[in-house]
Amino acid sequence: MERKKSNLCVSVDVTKSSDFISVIDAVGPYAALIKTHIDVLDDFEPSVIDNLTSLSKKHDFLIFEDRKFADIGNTVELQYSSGIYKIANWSHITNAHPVPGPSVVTGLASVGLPLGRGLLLLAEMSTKDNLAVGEYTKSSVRMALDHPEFVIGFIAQNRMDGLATELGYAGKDLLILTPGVGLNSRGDGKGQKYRTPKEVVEEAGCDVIIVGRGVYGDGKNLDVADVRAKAKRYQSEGWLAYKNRLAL
Ligand code: 5BU
Repeated sequence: MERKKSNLCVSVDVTKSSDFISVIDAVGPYAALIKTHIDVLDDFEPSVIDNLTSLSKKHDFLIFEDRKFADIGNTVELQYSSGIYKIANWSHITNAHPVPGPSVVTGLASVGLPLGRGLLLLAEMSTKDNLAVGEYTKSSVRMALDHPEFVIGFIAQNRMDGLATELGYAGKDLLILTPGVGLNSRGDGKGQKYRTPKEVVEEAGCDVIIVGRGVYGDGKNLDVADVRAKAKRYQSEGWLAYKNRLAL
């Protein structure tokens, strides 16, 4: 983030591999992180991963497969390491729902730790009326801070350091990555809620803005120059908000 002056994570949820790679190559210079849902690609084949990995090196970004693991330890180990996607082989960061309890973290860690991977726990969500609130969020923070060797942060809508202090972990602070960010809209009509980079970073104290359709539009008739310009705009708005918060 510091090296690229970017706290932007671009979420690339398009269904054609060629669009996927074009968008990532266009936004790569502006993003610290690229977030994928690899299972939405209609025409996935292993070469997509080779291309993604090359772009990660070319543009100096990390890869975050937004897999949202949520099963027993044994199953998540298999889902993380095996199958068509072999996520642990190429994704630097992935995430999990805390709902199964700490065994979801230890299961994933058994695969990810030897490979130097990191995990985010979903402490809060951006959707209207979601259930990740109150005691659930607090337990997520406890679960994360009990596993500092593997858990590097949260997907959340707010800073979690207050809860950490309440739980007896004063001074322990992890990254907050926040989806539901858009400059031109407050929602998508399908439950998603958007806030601006200023609201998310300066006001709610989050660290990384996750932006999907705000950058690539509806995914139809991609205009790569426009996608690049949007990524540049989110990078500068996000970084300005981050600098403003640090100066507070
Ligand atoms: P959008 O196009 O900026 O709305 O995409 C947001 C992305 O973040 C999308 O890939 C979601 O799966 C992801 N997301 C989210 O929107 N809200 C959440 O609470 C979580 C993930 Br967790």
